[in-house]
Amino acid sequence: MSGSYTFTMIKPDAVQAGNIGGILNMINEGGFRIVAMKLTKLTKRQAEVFYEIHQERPFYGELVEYMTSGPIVAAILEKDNAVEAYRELIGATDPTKAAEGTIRKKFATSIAANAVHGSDSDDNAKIESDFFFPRLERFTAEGESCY
Ligand code: IDP
Ligand code: MG
Repeated sequence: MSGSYTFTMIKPDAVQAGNIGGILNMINEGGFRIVAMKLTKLTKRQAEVFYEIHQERPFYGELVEYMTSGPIVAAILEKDNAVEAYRELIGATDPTKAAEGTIRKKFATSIAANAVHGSDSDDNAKIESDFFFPRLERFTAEGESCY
């Protein structure tokens, strides 16, 4: 059965362009609940570890440089079948291939600067959420911490 959580980042290009509000609005309209959220900036080491899975890809260096170029918003989102539902909401990696009505279609400027991250599996959603948020920074629907 698919899980209820996914992890997202609003990437430096989208934060810089003033699109935090527009993207969060699409997340809310998409029926996702925000479990945890913060504005932060990745160090080189943190970005390298987060994207370790891509270290053999030709764009790894560029990706790490881009992801450390400014602040990002990190968040854990809750919805039934969250990983798949959120991948659908964000659209294809390459914004020229992203469907109408998706976050990347609206806000991404290139395949690298593509506005948002979304986990690609339940396992990675857990790994990525744990990378950014301790339990005490996660909240239930009733507003209790330590989710
Ligand atoms: P995803 O974000 O849609 O899951 P991945 O293949 O996991 O896409 O790639 C991670 C991130 O690496 C992308 O979101 C994008 O920022 C960057 N990226 C992917 N492919 C390229 C590329 O061909 N050139 C430059 N950057 C890329
Ligand atoms: Mg990915």
